Amino acid sequence: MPQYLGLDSSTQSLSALLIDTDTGKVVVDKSVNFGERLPKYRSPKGFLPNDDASIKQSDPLMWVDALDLLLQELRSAGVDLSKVRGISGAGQQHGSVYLCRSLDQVGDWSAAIPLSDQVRPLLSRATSPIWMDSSTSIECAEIASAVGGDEKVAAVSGSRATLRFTGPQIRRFYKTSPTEWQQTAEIHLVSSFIASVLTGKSAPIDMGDGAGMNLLDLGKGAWSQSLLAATAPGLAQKLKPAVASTTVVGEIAGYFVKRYGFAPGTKVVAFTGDNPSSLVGMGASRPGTAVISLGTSDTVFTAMTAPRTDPQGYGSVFGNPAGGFMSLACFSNGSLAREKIASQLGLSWNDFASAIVDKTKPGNGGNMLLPYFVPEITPRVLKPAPRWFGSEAFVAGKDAAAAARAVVEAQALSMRLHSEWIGETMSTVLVTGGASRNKGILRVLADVFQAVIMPLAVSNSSALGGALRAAQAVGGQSWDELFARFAPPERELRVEPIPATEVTYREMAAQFKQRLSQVLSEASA
Ligand code: XUL
Repeated sequence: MPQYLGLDSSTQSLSALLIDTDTGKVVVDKSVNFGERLPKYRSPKGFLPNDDASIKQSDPLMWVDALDLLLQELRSAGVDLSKVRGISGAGQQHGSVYLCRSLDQVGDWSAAIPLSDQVRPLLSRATSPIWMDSSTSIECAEIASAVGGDEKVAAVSGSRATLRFTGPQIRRFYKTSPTEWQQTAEIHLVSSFIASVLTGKSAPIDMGDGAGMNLLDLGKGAWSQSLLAATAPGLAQKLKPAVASTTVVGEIAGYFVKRYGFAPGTKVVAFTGDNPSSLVGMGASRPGTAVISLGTSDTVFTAMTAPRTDPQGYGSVFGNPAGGFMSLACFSNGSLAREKIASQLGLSWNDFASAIVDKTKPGNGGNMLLPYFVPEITPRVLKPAPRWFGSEAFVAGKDAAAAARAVVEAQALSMRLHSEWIGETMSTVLVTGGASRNKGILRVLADVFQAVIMPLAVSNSSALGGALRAAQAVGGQSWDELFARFAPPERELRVEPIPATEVTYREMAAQFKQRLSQVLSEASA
């Protein structure tokens, strides 16, 4: 009964998913929500409130406390962690953690003291900028101009200099906090930070997540000297060489053996970004299957054999943990926008689905929303400003059913428009994430994409991806075998497109595009 543990440190929660490769079963799937369970961090949605909407930061100690809490809960629930042979996992992408000492110099954690108390003195920066941050316009321009333009940055790193990416965030930190920058010995992504905490050693960044930094030369699989130099002086010394995602980066620290009963010697495989991990967890790590992930951010991604960049500059290329690359388009107004509409209009999650399926029709009677409640990544909308078009009741926020359909239609239309550059025909799309069981959302996606939509049996594909990667790297299991056993789509829940809606959504997509460009040009005027 070899078991493999996958962890996913996402924006709003930490999840653990344990698989048994003998029985082919998920043994446990559990999450700790930061806002609910760790209120002392004052981060109801996983990040600290800030008057400046462009600044989004989290306390990295919250992620560490969540790890202790979750493992404690697994233990109390009777999960025997000594059976775990290997651990891997994922973190929200782009977020960074700054340490004043390399963990390689720290030695094992003391089992008598909570982890966060031991990590606190190691931080050279109290907060971590996360993927939702959009405060780095100046730094992006500076990096691009230092290396010869945005096209050059994209050709080397797979993405133009991008607001949320770690390089521009590092540059901003170096410029605004020079003393703390000097004190920084090591920089981690959320993914490599969690792996480091687990091993008690400095875990390297993997190629999958490392590609989301605007620092990695994708062709060479190594940090780009020119991007490092354009980002901040001395940066090269603060990063370990990036490694393949299948690398065993260490063994579990004694702290976890003593506190939670892991077997000494349990292997830890490099952690990666949540989207690359989901690609594996969805069994979609070979080109040909598109994935939509509905989480705090909505993302659309597919595996690809060679990197291809988005001419509009919004999309990104990351490393595929199973080899090769993946394309990704990311939308920050994902579940936050859906939740905003549901809570403002008093709709339960079931009401939300039935509003779409039973009470409204494709095209929404002409009502349309541009759903930018928080700054948007794709397309770039820096000042949150939802726009309502349509009937008086709808525009006045009094038509709850139309509002529910409007937010989902807008999200799906935007995904469709902004994933065209990926160049894959999306005849079947796999869907994952918290909202992937909502029938209303699946219906709209099927009609807007004119594709068969299938959710995965396990909705937490990122944590599952971690468990599968551990089983592949430590247990020597083949990807095919693992995908067949653990990542089958829920065929009974598949939603077929209604062909008659094709015209409706083609016309609606054109209108959406037009309204969007008007709003974008007003914003840049
Ligand atoms: C991807 C991105 C988000 C985060 C959220 O580029 O920024 O999807 O990974 O978890």
